[in-house]
Amino acid sequence: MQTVEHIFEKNQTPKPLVLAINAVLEASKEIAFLLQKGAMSGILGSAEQENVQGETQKKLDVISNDLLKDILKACPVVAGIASEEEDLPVPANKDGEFLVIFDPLDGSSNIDINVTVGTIFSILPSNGNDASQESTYLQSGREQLAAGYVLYGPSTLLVMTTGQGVDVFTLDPETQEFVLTESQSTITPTTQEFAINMSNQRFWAESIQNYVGDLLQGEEGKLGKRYNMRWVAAMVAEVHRIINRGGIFMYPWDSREPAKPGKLRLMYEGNPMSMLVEQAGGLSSNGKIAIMDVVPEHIHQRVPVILGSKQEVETALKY
Ligand code: AFP
Repeated sequence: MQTVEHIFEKNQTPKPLVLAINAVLEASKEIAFLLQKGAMSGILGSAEQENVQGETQKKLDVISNDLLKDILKACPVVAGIASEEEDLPVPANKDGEFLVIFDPLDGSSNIDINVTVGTIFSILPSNGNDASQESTYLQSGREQLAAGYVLYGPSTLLVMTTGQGVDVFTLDPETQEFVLTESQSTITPTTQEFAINMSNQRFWAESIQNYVGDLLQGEEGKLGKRYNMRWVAAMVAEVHRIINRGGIFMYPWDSREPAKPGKLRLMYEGNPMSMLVEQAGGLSSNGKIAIMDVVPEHIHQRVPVILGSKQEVETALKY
């Protein structure tokens, strides 16, 4: 049995980086515990606050954000944090080396119906810059030192990369340790599964309309095979399915809010998921360039996302 600590040792992950990741994992175990208690812990429902994106925050969004924030601020290697639920970056320790970026609870609309949610994280170097300044965080995804998610489903899983492939760990409920359950995951290059919110179809650009139209044509269309569709409404679960059995996930630009390039956030969702997908042999694009090559202009910037099985994403990009 190998725990996440054994893998850090095997990969010679630098000790300070291990401390930063472990701080995220410590918070995630508490979040997993609260989710398991469900309604009994009084966490369901809305906290009657809006986050910076104008969405109503669920109680557990707020609690998860605060848990992560407190634990990370107390971790001496962390210089600062940026959260999907915080308007501004939060400075932590002056001598810290890392910036920890996170979506505390992705897919939070699933909480009330007891469906999968997850914590997504990304770690960047602080390069000695002022962690109270947004500009310090505006680094492309290629600068990430580690990325991953903790998936709270029937079991609690950690899927993580430090740039040496993607490993999957399962939280042992008895020992509270993350145990390696799949080493070096790879994404199958072809697939017959796609994920997109079809209810937005009429708002998509023509290219996406055409591509999805061809997916729906199945074996009679020009792609020549039948596709199935899945939509969990939590990117963390969609990416996990893709890492397990392949697939293509899309959240493209649409005309509902034309000024915003899509719904998903570059730094909290796009970059960490892209690092995992690329490390597992898949592709991730905003439709023009690799998501990890996008240079952020704002911490809450949005990005169109097309990611997953390499050949399927390549086909989509031809459109
Ligand atoms: P929430 O965390 O607000 O539930 O949003 C989840 C998410 O950002 C992403 O995880 C999903 O893929 C996507 O939004 C679902 O969006 P739809 O509302 O279009 O289903």
